[in-house]
Amino acid sequence: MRVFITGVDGYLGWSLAQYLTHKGHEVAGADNFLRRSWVEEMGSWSATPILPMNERLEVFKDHFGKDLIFWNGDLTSYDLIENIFREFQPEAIVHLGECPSAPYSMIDVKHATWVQINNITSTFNLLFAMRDICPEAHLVKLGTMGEYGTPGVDIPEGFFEVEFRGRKDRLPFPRQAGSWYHWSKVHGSNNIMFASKIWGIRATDIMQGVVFGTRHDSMGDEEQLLTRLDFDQAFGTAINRFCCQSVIGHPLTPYGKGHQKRGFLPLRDSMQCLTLAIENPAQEGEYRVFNQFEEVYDITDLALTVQKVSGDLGLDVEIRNLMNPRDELEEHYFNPDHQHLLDIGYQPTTDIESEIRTMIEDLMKYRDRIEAKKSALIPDVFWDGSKSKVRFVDEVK
Ligand code: USQ
Repeated sequence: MRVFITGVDGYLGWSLAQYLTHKGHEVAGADNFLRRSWVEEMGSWSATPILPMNERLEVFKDHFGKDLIFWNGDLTSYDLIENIFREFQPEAIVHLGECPSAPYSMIDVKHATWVQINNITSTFNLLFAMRDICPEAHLVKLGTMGEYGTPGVDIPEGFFEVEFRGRKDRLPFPRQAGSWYHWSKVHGSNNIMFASKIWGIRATDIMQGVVFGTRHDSMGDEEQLLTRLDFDQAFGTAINRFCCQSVIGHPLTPYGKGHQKRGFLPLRDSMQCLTLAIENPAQEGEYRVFNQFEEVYDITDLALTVQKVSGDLGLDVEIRNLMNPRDELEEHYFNPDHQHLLDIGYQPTTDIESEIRTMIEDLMKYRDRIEAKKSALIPDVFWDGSKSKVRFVDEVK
């Protein structure tokens, strides 16, 4: 299948290009390297070393024996997408090319506005170009479990049956996102749902949980094929940050009470699930929603798991809660469904201890890179707009 990936230089995009090529698909991608600049703006860099794109493409070709067709450009330019679609005629479009960070979107009005305009515009451009150039193609859009927020009831996959004043309907489950970034994803989802309805677009909206890990199943041991791995406050996600903290002996940092619950999944599972969605496309006019995660975990339980695995590897690390810079529930109910991907063949990686061990072993080679940017580990972006370094809970008492 001809698959076009937006954000192909990113954490998921670079991995997915390899995974799909290895499976025999013809892959093209676009990127304008914003992720590299955002992380630099946060005073950090990828823990794993990342080559410039021209060199990445050469290593890719040497390893897989196939080109990754690449466009350097901005997805908010409709002309770019129109040209790519006319030339490549994609059968599937995987949209990973958005700003993925809640904290980044909460910095100030400039960042909030930029994240929303960027994310909503790129999706719009893809939808209009699909309508006009490749209406049979299937859009696989990366949404987020964070669109639902943390309601006190079970969360279905996108839609639920409602009975109200004696009448019944199947309606979208209410969204209660927790950051301007997460709201940008909600707005994108609404726009896709409407485009499917009026233009017959085939779409799968992936409500993905928090991804972690350095490995997927098609990269072998080629260091230069490693994907990026961020650990700063904005682009580093919880388990990835904990593992980076562990390898330099920095305390692991659950925020606040530390009992936030989220759906998590290893990078290799994210690749498996995205591929299943691509290879089992939605029907014409169908807008379907997949909740994509392996299991729900409590942040403190994850920190304890990272601490245990670190201990097994000879790394002695403490857990020290930070004051929570976010406005979020720190102890709550969270019970989302996740059946649709299992129904089409998802085989979850359930041994997360082993996944974390592999990640820590990989990251130990890059201890100096993490150490060099360790000040990026402590957040200073608060949801109320204030800006100062967050303190440890035990310093405040
Ligand atoms: N957290 C800590 N300590 C840390 C880092 C995070 O306690 O050092 C907590 C956060 O407060 C939050 C939870 O861990 O409660 C998850 O935070 P995160 O930074 O790992 O993930 P999040 O901001 O939710 O965003 C990430 C990705 C985003 C994706 C989302 C899926 O950056 O692109 O949409 O995960 S989900 O969380 O399911 O919405």
